Amino acid sequence: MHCRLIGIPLQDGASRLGCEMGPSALRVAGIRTALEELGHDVTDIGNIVIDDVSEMRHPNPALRNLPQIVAWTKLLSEVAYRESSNGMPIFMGGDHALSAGTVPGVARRAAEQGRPLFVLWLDAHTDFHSLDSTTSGNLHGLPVAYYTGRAGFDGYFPPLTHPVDPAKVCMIGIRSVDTAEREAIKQTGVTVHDMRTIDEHGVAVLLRRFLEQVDAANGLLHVSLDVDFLDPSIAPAVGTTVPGGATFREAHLVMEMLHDSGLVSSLDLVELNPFLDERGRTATLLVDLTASLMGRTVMDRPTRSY
Ligand code: DIR
Ligand code: MN
Ligand code: MN
Ligand code: MN
Repeated sequence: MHCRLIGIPLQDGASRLGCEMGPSALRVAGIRTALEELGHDVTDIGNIVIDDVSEMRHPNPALRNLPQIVAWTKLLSEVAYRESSNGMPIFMGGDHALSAGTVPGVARRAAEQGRPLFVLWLDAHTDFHSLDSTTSGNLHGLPVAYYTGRAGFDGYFPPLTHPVDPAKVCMIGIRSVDTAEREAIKQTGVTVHDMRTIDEHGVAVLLRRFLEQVDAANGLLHVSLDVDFLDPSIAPAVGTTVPGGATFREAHLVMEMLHDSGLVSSLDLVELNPFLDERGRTATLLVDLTASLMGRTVMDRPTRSY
């Protein structure tokens, strides 16, 4: 497989500074070599940056860095469309606001290929605020609402040409949902597997059900991995840790099953804040999880064993 690494030093969507160092930390932790050792050929296109940011006013006074995030969204949807033309783009963030660009970009590519896009959202949070409902004002809390076509982004964010069908979005790992998000997401067809559901059924059962749905529809699958999906005890380098996250083995199992499915066409690695890390251990874990997603195994297994 041809992998394309895209560095996105975006931190304006998060409350704490440091995510701009995420792409560097993933490179230092050896993401390129890990992929090459699995037999993939890798192109690292380097980091992309926004240039012009236009003035913008919104009635919600809490919003932080709106013009910057709008500029990133425009740029990233173009970059994601371009970089998904051949091989597998790996978007190295940067905070989760970047998915407001990467998901619409790969959705446009999928539409062109006549295939529906599905999204697996691995996160402690649903990231389903609108520009009006967010009280923190941190725009990494909004991308799912935007790319599924929730109202209230018009006139600020770029018009959505290829919204993702909410029924094709599956969230796993959820354990922190604001009241306004809870009400809004209930109205949609988004599948939300919170940690209790994982405890009761096991993550494999839930993921398998979703993968079967993607496979049956001949879909493409975008995976968006927020560091806070993981338990803070194994992944401390994120500004918004929430206790009770995915364990080391649960996370690897998810990645291994994703690999076996053969369905994943693009990946976001987001919210890594190396300033909060302990000697690179979270960056290293993200590289190892990416390797599992791209085919690293303990023992050989029959294919399609998800
Ligand atoms: C909270 C936290 N729901 C907010 N969100 C995120 O600020 O909107 N934290 N995405 O990572
Ligand atoms: Mn997130
Ligand atoms: Mn999160
Ligand atoms: Mn976040």
